[in-house]
Formats: sequence, structure tokens, C-alpha cells
Amino acid sequence: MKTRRDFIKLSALGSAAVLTTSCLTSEEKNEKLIVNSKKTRKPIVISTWNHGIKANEVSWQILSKGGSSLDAVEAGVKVTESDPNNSSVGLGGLPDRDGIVTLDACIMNHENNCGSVAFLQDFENPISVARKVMEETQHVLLVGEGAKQFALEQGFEETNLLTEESKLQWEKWKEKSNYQPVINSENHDTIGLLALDETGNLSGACTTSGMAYKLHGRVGDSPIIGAGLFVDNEVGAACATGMGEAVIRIAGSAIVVELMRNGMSPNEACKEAVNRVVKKHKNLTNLQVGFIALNKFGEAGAYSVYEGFNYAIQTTTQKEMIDAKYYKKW
Ligand code: SD4
Repeated sequence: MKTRRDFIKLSALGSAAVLTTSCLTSEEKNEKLIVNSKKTRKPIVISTWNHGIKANEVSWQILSKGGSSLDAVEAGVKVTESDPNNSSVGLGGLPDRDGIVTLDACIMNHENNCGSVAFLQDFENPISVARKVMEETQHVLLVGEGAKQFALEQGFEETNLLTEESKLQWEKWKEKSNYQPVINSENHDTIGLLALDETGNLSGACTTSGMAYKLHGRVGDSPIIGAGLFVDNEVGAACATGMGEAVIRIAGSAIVVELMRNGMSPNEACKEAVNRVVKKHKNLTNLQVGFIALNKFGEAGAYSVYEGFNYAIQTTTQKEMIDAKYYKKW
């Protein structure tokens, strides 16, 4: 009969399904076989909010042909970044309180390589700049002017990201002179996208123009590895949306992955991370935070502080939006 200790060990092995067999006892080898017989659902892609459906479709074109999860996550979120009708990511994103669109993005692959850009201005696809940071430099994070200079050196072209529509909305907001940053609680927001490819490798990407009308210079969770996004190929991946400050305070995405490592399902891990957000904040007014997670077996989950968060999923047999469970109604 399996004891609780055995169960935990089994879960841990399941999470760390890539342990080499040479250092295992025969009992452990046996457990590893049992774990490996759990069927993995792959490829699979999940992403935050309604715009995730279109992003997933582009990721899927890569994943379904055996392409890498890294290529898939980059291509997927670029769709949202380049969509002028999305007011919280890339082109058409709502500006900061000074009328300037500033972008945060990060990407992470199955080898714990990661790259990010923060407070970047004037480039349509910050995620691709983030990937270049990962692949072409020894660094993880470039910000502001330095990030811009790097992007230009890498051949990216400058683009004006402030569309007429976003400018109008900003001017309307300014009339009230109410310098209260706005976290977009409607159904279109930061995109975080996680993918597991045919070879069993996980990657993730997260990109946003951040909180509308924020202080100039403010950076949220989205470019911060461990907060807006985290991937551990032995366990799973997670990303966040919502009030970035609250996500940073609990190291949100890293926590979700660690909870999965300790045996929680993606849904349970996202719920526990949200519980921590709730516990650490006395005032939950407008404090929306949502997490999505994908484990090594292709199981997906999500949870948010408030009702209304959803995520898109695509597999060989499934393509739909799923409403996340939540802590409370608005
Ligand atoms: C931020 N987390 O900049 C991002 C924005 C977001 O829902 O996801 N809003 O804080």
C-alpha cells in the first residue's frame, strides 16, 4: 500500500519526469515507469483572455507541424501585439499618464533560458526583442533606452504605437485629471501564452503595455521572470495577468510552478497562488489577478481573484475558451 510519503515522492518524480535512471533504486525506477505511463496531452497551447484564441491558432500552426514551443509562443503573442484593436498590448496599447506607450515582455524556454524587455518604447513586437535578449546577450532583462538601442542594433524598426483611438481615450481620461492607474478588468488584457510541444518541451511568453495611465517609468510583473511568467521543464509553466504589483509581491508564476512541483494540479496551484494574493492584500478593491498554468502532462488550469477571467486552449481535440474559477464576484 502506498503511504503519503510514497505519494509525495511519486508526485515529485512525476514532476521531474526527466530524472536519469542510473541514479535510481529499482523501487524508484518502478515508480518512474508508473509515472511515465500517465498519458501526456501534447502538443497543447493555452493563453489568457479572448484574444488568446487567435494567438493560439498561430501557435498551433507551428506546434501541429512538430515545431518548437519557443517558436510557437513567440509567434502566438505577436498576433496580439500587432493588433491595433487591443488596447492593452503592443500597437494600440493605452499609454501611461504622460501619453507614452511603454511595453513589457518576456519569454522563457525549456532550458530555463529567458529574456525580457521593460519600459520599451516604439517597437511593435517587444516579445521578439525579448527573445533576442535571451539568444544574443548574456543578460536577461534590458530596459528603456538601452533596450531600444539593442532593438535597433538587432534590426527592429521603430513604430508609433499610439493609435488615434488610444490617444483619444487618453485625452478623455486626462480631462478628469484623475491620476489613478487603471487595471483593465474587461475581457481583453495582457497576453500570457504557454505551450508544450510534441517533444515534450515547455515555453512561455508574456507581453503587455501594462496598466493604463500608469506613472511614467512604471514596470509591472509581465517582464519579470518568476512573477509574470515562469517555466520549469521538469514540472510545468505559469503566467499571470492583472495587477502586476500584487503578482510581484508573491512571486506569482514561480509559486504556481513550485506548487505544481509539490503535487498540485494546475487548477489547484493557481487557486493557492490567488489565495496568497488575497491573504497579502487587505484591500481587494479592483485587485484582479489571474493565473494560468500548464503542467508537463499537458494538464491546464486557471484561477482569478474576481469573476470574469478566461483563457483559450487548443489541442488536437479541443479549441475553446474556458472560464476560470474565481475567489469572488465583482
Ligand atoms: C501589469 N500585469 O502591467 C500587467 C497588466 C495586466 O491585466 O495584465 N493587466 O501589471
